[in-house]
Amino acid sequence: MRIVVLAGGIGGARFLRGLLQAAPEADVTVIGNTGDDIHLFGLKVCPDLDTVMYTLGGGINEEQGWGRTDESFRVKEELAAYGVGPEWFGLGDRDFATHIVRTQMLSAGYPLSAVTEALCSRWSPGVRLLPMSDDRVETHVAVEVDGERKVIHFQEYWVKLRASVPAEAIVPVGAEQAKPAPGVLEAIAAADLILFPPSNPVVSIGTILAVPGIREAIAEAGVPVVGLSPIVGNAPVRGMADKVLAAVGVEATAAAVAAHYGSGLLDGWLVDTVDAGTVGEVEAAGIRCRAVPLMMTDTSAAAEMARQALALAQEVQ
Ligand code: GDP
Ligand code: FO1
Ligand code: CA
Repeated sequence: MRIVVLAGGIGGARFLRGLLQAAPEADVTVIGNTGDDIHLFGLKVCPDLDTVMYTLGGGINEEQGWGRTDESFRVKEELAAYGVGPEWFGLGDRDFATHIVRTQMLSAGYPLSAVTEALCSRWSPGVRLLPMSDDRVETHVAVEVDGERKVIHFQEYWVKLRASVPAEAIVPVGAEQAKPAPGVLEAIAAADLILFPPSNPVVSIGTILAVPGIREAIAEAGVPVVGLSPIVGNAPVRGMADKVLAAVGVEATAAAVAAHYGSGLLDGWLVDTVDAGTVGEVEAAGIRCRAVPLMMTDTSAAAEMARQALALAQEVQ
């Protein structure tokens, strides 16, 4: 079975680990969000691609959910001693190596998709990991700080400000001109099933869908599209997804996120058992819905979620 998964960072990666356990024979292509990418110290950092690669490759810092295991921060300390920041973004020494290799290959002329494939040859993630686009897309957030309206990089909003100020708009800069990376549209067209893991609907999956051609290809693929809610009990399980949902006028509920994707895109939607009361509302919107446990407490819980998504896909086939 050929499965295409649109993924952000932590939510996407942990779900994928479960999916690979639940369906070890499946041929999985991951379309990763690159809107979170940032240039720091002259290096290109791709947090969501790296989170998927490290998680599936066994190199992730499990507690944190991002970055490398057994990490140290000597380089960051030395940079700080020169007064060179940003101090608010925790790039570790082992992680730095990934960004150095990536930047070196990009400077030599390789597209991000080829660079990602090269990095993955070390990690063997068990999936084909494709960036959504080889073109530069950067999510920016319009905020008002001390009465001044300004637009900042998504990482500054998320990591530095911890989404503590209201986001007035979320803009995937460059998305309109971006082309899907080689293999993305082909993988969607060849898929037997398309999954939206419990990733951020705005700044992860929303950004991927903002690349012209991807949303259309999914809608036209003619195969089940099944999603899992990242919102449980009217709150994000982790992170600040409610803040970016507010910016696009979507309530932080499992049903509102399903309606935001819409029945034109989604055939099936899984909500957590605590949200069982919203199943009727989702179904009334033309999306088949089931309530099952959606907390990825460990890989077997994530695998069970994947099995439920595969079962729902069978139903909507
Ligand atoms: P990010 O790029 O690291 O923010 O990761 P993603 O975009 O892939 O996923 C972030 C989303 O995952 C957040 O909105 C969380 O609410 C959601 N999430 C994280 N852990 C869980 C979980 O165990 N269950 C569910 N249902 N959602 C989760
Ligand atoms: N997230 C943080 O909250 N603080 C950090 O210092 C931080 C550093 C970092 C370094 C590399 C990387 O791949 C990811 C990193 N993240 C960090 C996570 C990441 O930037 C965000 O959680 C996601 O992009 C949000 O969607
Ligand atoms: Ca992310």
